[in-house]
Amino acid sequence: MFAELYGRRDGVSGGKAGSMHLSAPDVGLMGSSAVVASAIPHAVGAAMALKRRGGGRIAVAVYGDGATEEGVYHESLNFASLKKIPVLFMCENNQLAVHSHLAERQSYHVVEHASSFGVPGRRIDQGWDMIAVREATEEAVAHVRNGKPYLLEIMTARYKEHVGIGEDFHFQYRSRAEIDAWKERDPLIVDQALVRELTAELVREIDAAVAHAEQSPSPQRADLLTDVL
Ligand SMILES: Cc1ncc(C[n+]2csc(CCOP(=O)(O)OP(=O)(O)O)c2C)c(N)n1
Ligand SMILES: [Mg+2]
Repeated sequence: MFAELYGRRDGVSGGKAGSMHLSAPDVGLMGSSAVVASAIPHAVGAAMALKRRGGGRIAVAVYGDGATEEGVYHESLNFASLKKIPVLFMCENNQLAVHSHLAERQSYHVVEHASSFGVPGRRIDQGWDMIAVREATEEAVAHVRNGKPYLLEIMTARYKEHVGIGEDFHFQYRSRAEIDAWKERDPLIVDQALVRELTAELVREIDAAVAHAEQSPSPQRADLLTDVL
């Protein structure tokens, strides 16, 4: 993945897809896209293929609250429900789409809306609680393995600006207080002992990935048309 971020030949897409279009089918990542909501029907299609092949595998569509406003999301819910497709819809709801707060954008509730298509679901308010998210996900996966779609809405928060490492509270589309309330419960901030325990190993892993990326060659002119249909 790091080599892909660097645009190098050892990247998962040979350095030609970049950060916005990561994919690694060999480890189950079918694809990601900068076009909001566009990977949702892809997940439904992948799940349909998995169902036809048999073997009990499922697909997971991961998207934001903003993606639920795209028409293709509604089509995906309907089709998955109608055809009993083993797909888990997983909405990470940070209540933001760039600079627009949820209250300015949506007249529906995600779980309630999905249920009108016959897709059952559950909202996890404690998105900061990784154990709660894991348990809910295991239950959801078990439901999907039984042959029907399911939806998990996981409440979460974005600390920084939409793109970049800075903060943008001066735009006033959200308050610092609501973000501080999340930080007070964030295990990566609160559980410093755990963070200390994990840091050395993670830093080693990331340094190795970055070093691998930096020594990887750039794609050449001759690579331009490879992997292109
Ligand atoms: C079809 C489309 N419309 C608009 C954009 C511009 N855009 C990029 S991210 C984004 C907001 C997405 O919000 P959400 O789905 O909630 O994801 P989040 O960034 O909050 O995780 C928008 C509108 C886009 N990339 N694709
Ligand atoms: Mg969002």
